[in-house]
This record gives sequence, C-alpha cells and structure tokens, in this order.
Amino acid sequence: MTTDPKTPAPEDPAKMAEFDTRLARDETIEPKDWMPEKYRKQLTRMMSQHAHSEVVGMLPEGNWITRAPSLRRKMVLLAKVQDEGGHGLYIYCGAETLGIDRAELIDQYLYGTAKYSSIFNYPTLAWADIGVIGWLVDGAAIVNQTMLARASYGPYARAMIRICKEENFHKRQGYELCATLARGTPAQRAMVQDAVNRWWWPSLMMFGPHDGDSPNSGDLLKWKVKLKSNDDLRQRFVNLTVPQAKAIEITLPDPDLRYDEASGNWLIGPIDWAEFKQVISGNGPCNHERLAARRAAHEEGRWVREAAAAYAAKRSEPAGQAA
Ligand code: FAQ
Repeated sequence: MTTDPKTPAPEDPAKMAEFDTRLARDETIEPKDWMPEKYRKQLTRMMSQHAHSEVVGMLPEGNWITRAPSLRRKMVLLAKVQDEGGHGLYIYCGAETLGIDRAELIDQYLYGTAKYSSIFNYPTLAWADIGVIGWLVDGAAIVNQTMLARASYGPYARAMIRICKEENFHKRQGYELCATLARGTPAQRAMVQDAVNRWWWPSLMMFGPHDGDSPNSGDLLKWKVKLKSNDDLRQRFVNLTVPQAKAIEITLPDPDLRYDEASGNWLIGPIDWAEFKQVISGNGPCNHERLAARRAAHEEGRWVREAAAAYAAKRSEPAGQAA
C-alpha cells in the first residue's frame, strides 16, 4: 500500500488527549513540548505573517520621517518605526522556536505566497495619515494582540505582552497628533478628516473576514491561539473607537453607523470584501511597491548577512584554528 506524502500521518491519540487536557487547564505550550503538526503549521503561518506585517508596516510611516513638521514629531516617528522593526524581530524569533528557519520564512513572503496585513498596502498621502495610523491601525493591532497575549503558545503570548506595551505608546502619539490637527486650522481639520475617511474601512479589514468566511478560525479558537473571533474583536475596536472620534469631533465615514441599545454595540455598515480580496491577493494600491522595497532591502543586506555568518563561523572554530 502506498501513502500519500501530502496527507499528514495521524497524530498519536494518547498524546493528542494529553495536549487537549493541557489546553483545557490553560497551560501554555512551549517549544519543546509535543504539539500536533496542524497546531505547529497554523502557528507558523500566523506568527510569520504577523512578523512580515510588522516589518512591511515600517514602510508607510517611514515614508514621512524626513517630512515630519517638527523635531519632536520626527523623533517620535523614528522611534515608532524602529519599534515596529523590533516587533518583527521578536516575532520571527518566536516563529523559529516552531522549528523553521527565519531565512525560509522571509523567502516565503518575498518570493512565495505568504501574506502580510492588508493595511500596509495603502498609501500615506498626507502628514495626518501618520496620526491616523497610530490611532486606528495601532489601535486595531492592540485589540487583536491583547488577546494574543493570552494565546496558548508561550513564545507568541510573551512576545505580545511587550509588544502591546509599545503599541499603546504608538496609539497615544497617533491620537494626540489627530487631536492636535482636529483643533487646528480648517485645513488641518480637513486633512485629518480626509485621512480618517481613507483609513477607517481598511482598519476594520485588519481583523480578517467575517467569522463565517474565516477558514482558520475553527482550529485557532479550539486550540486557544485565538481567544476571540474576528468579528468579536472588530466589534470591540468599533465600540472603543466611536467615542474617541466623537471626542475630537471627527466623523467616521459610515452612514449606517448606529448605536444598538439591546447589545450595547455600535453597529457598522457593510464592509467591502471585494476590496479586501483584491488587496490580499496582491492587487491593492501599494502591494507591488511594498514588495519591491522589501526585496531590494533584502538583496542589499545580503553582504551583511554573509559577513555576520562568516564571523560567527570563525568564532565557533576551536581555539588556535582561527586565522
Ligand atoms: N490581511 O481564516 P482567516 C500591526 C488572510 S501588525 C492579510 O480569518 P486567521 C502593528 C489570512 O491570513 C498587523 N491577510 O485567518 C503595526 C488567511 O489566509 P491564509 C498584523 C489576511 O489567521 C502597526 C485568509 O485571509 N497583525 O498592525 C487578513 O484566522 C502600525 C483567511 O482569514 C497580525 O498578523 C488581513 N487583514 O485570522 C505595525 C496579528 N485577514 O494565511 C506597523 C496576528 C485575514 O490562510 C505599523 N494575526 N487574512 O492564506 C491574526 O490575528 C490573524 O491571523 C488574523 C486573520 C486575524 C489577521
């Protein structure tokens, strides 16, 4: 009898039962612990896509570092962009504990089919976009990642704790920038309103498709990687953000937005899922530009990686053999 190499071998039922019991007791799973192959694969997919997103996410804001309107704003933006790069590195380290090499992960997104967050395929057209990214994009990321800080995989959960602390600063600087522009000149108010009009719907898409159209959620919720569904987190973000917009007298671009007394939720109008699909399949406004920038950076950094590897190899040679 021949076996299909694409079909994974069935998991050992005793190990599987022990794994389920550990999850039921809310224990974290650590790198050397036994885990089902599908759990390992799902986490590798999700963590690596998260890491890619953090790194690609440096590009839209990095675009404004040289044009920040004051030294204070420039310093804050530089620090924020640097933080996002750091988040990518933590999460790559976490993903490597699942037994995959970082070079392979990077290859999958620069030259393969791995995804990164849809949000980073939109352009930053005006200075106000920098405030709105901090407020809405980091705000959405915090809602998502605060839950992931309790995910069942220890290295991912621990990375999220530190990352969320930094994202909170990012969100505050963004909201403060928006509030400053909103109480500024009519042109500044118009600039921040226009930025919110462009970023609101893409921010809601960050949470992924509706629960009924989310193929990965079943496994991820069962295994306590995700603790809340895509729609639950999106709703939480909307409920938190509507009062913040009102406080600075900014209108969210949704004519259907209304408060529902019965559920205590702010209900939104329909999301344009056709646009979402276009963006995640590589045809958003900046997909080509973003990938080209990342590929160029990767190629230009090749000599650094090679030099670092040669240095490390030399250092690991037994004493006396190094030239
Ligand atoms: N963009 O079955 P589901 C940040 C894909 S970091 C692109 O629901 P899942 C910080 C999904 O991969 C932002 N693709 O998937 C920052 C799947 O395709 P696949 C990144 C998306 O995994 C701020 C397919 O659709 N955060 O912002 C998106 O259960 C400022 C079906 O979807 C994370 O990655 C999307 N928005 O749920 C940095 C958090 N949504 O892989 C710089 C961790 C879905 O099967 C500046 N990730 N897809 O081919 C997650 O929480 C989850 O992976 C979701 C998606 C919620 C993103």
